[in-house]
Amino acid sequence: MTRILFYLEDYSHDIWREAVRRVDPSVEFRSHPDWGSPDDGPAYAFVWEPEPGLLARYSNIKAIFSLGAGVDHLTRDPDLPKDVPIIRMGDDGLKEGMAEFVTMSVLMHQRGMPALLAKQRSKDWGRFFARAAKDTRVGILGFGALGQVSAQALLPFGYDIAAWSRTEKPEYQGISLYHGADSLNTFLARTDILVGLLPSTPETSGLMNFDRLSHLPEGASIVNAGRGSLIVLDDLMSLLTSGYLSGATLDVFPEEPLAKDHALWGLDNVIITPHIAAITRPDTAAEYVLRNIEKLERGETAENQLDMKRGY
Ligand code: NDP
Ligand code: OXD
Repeated sequence: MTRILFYLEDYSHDIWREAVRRVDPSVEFRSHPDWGSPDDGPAYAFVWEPEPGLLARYSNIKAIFSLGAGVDHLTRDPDLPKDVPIIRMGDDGLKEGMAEFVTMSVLMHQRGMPALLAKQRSKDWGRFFARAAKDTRVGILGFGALGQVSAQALLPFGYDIAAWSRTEKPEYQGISLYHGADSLNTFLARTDILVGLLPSTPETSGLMNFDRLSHLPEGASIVNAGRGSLIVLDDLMSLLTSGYLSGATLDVFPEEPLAKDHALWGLDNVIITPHIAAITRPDTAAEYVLRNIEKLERGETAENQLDMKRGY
């Protein structure tokens, strides 16, 4: 019998238990803190932000499923069980959510929505006209599962899309592809709306600093829905307040929640969302986890298995 040890703070575990049981009623779903004895039989952990050391208490964990696509909430744990596969979320619900968020945000910046909202607050009827989608260059940082579905969602609007990844990619639906650190500045220089969909790794942390951000053309805007560690916030803020960058939509931050006294809250050209770009949905996630448990039980590699060396 499959046993799942589930951990998620502040949300109903019943919804998750029901979703898992709808896919396979025979699953034994144990929800923290009632996981039972660490010496009980083998189990699969399915967790989000477990406190450091928690998973190490269980000697019986066969694999760890992350409730999100990111795994920084797991790898920060110095006592994370070694030699246990870690599987990142990659269900359709997450992809649909991110495609929606990126489309909404890119459209908002292309159409000048931050400036229009500021005008509304000061009852200013002054009109301005946005540049057409076909004349707007979108650049997606990170061309993995979420970068690709976001690009696909944007294509029908006619945007001129480019994407940047670590490794070279084959031709993809007319999108201009860049890879590796050497091509980053060229990619940035052709980007009017930059979309961050990178994982947090030592290579990506602090990558978008003043120098890199300054390679974007004047008037560019930023959407960050990957991880907050990507952007040096003080550098972004000085480029936003000087008017070099026209706006930003930020869903993720180096420290979450963003401190109440943080100056970003007060910037008119910034839209702040509380890390909700793509939320893992119980129905699609339960199907994904159980499908991958079956793969592991057959001795196969799971989808989206974490490569510790790459960090994602
Ligand atoms: P994937 O692993 O599928 O894709 C990651 C992409 O980033 C790949 O294209 C990879 O390159 C690229 N990349 C990684 N490191 C580098 C680097 N050093 N230089 C250049 N490119 C790099 O991940 P997902 O698309 O599934 O998810 C991306 C991130 O989105 C997650 O890690 C998570 O942090 C975040 N996320 C945020 C959510 C939110 O609600 N805000 C929700 C879900 C995810 P290559 O293709 O060459 O390997
Ligand atoms: C994720 C997230 O990693 O929601 O999936 O941030």
